[in-house]
Amino acid sequence: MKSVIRPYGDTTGDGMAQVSFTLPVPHDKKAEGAALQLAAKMGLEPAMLVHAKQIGDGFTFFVVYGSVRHLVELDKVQVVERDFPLLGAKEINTAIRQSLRRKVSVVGACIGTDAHTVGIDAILNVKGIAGEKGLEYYREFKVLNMGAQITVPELVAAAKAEKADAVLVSQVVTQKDAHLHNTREMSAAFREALPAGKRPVLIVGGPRFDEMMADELGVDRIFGRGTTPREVASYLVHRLVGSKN
Ligand code: B12
Repeated sequence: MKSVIRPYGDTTGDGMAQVSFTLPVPHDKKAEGAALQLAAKMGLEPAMLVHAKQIGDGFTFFVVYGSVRHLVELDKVQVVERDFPLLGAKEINTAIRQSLRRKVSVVGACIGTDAHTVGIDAILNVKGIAGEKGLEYYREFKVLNMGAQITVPELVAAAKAEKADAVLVSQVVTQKDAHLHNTREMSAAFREALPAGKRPVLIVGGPRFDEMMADELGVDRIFGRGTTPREVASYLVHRLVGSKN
């Protein structure tokens, strides 16, 4: 594989990229010129305006398409690779039963004002996602899904009451970095409420997290877009059982 790459639109390596944004101006000729000026300043040159639509009073949404000169150095790309084996349901249940001899207690919620429960439900509820069942389906997991708009103190109290081995938090709304602030508040609250050896494994998930930020946010792991329940269950086995084997 090449180690230096460029985006591709019409012909390989032509650098074509498409970008969308909204400007706080009504839709007219000048607004379109402003969008092209911004595109040029962002390095899309030459750029074409492919879509412009007024969205409410005094705001216009744009899509621009143009060539960038920037290169991607694949050798310098850093991502969080899966560093644990992906197990089947039977292996997961057996590993927990044999090593812990009790069920793994999991407490999950959407915290803060976030009401986007579809993601955490996909991971925890029996119905699951993409043909995979959620954690409730596994015999050896005991799951409490608290639902939407749970406060951090409510979450900490539930985790203590349930003697949670793991706390799973979903954050979908990223406006004003709410997902980052809420996660930091949550991890700090657990550090304050419980001594190191007694703290549950802290996991956050959502489509717009940077998986590299786990340490910075004070959590053990971040799961992003397209996560499946089996990945989360396998990670929990790796964390809670792996060290005992
Ligand atoms: C459905 C939806 C809603 C529903 C939510 C219903 C519900 N019960 O969840 C309703 C209508 C209530 C809603 C409301 C709002 N929404 Co909305 N909503 C969406 C929408 C269309 C889909 C989200 C979804 O369900 N995805 C499907 C799930 C399965 O995917 P997922 O969440 O990414 O989860 C996966 C992974 O991320 C991961 N994961 C997620 N969480 C966790 C947690 C753990 C522990 C783990 C391991 C993994 C994990 O695993 C999941 C499975 O793979 C998105 C747009 C979009 N297409 O994404 C907007 C979107 C999220 N909403 C948005 C907004 C702005 C709002 C509102 C503020 C709108 C308003 N002005 O009122 C309100 C806020 C309500 C609130 N208080 O939170 C914005 C957020 C923008 C931003 N930058 O933050 C989006 C992106 C739409 C947009 N483009 O503007 N919304």
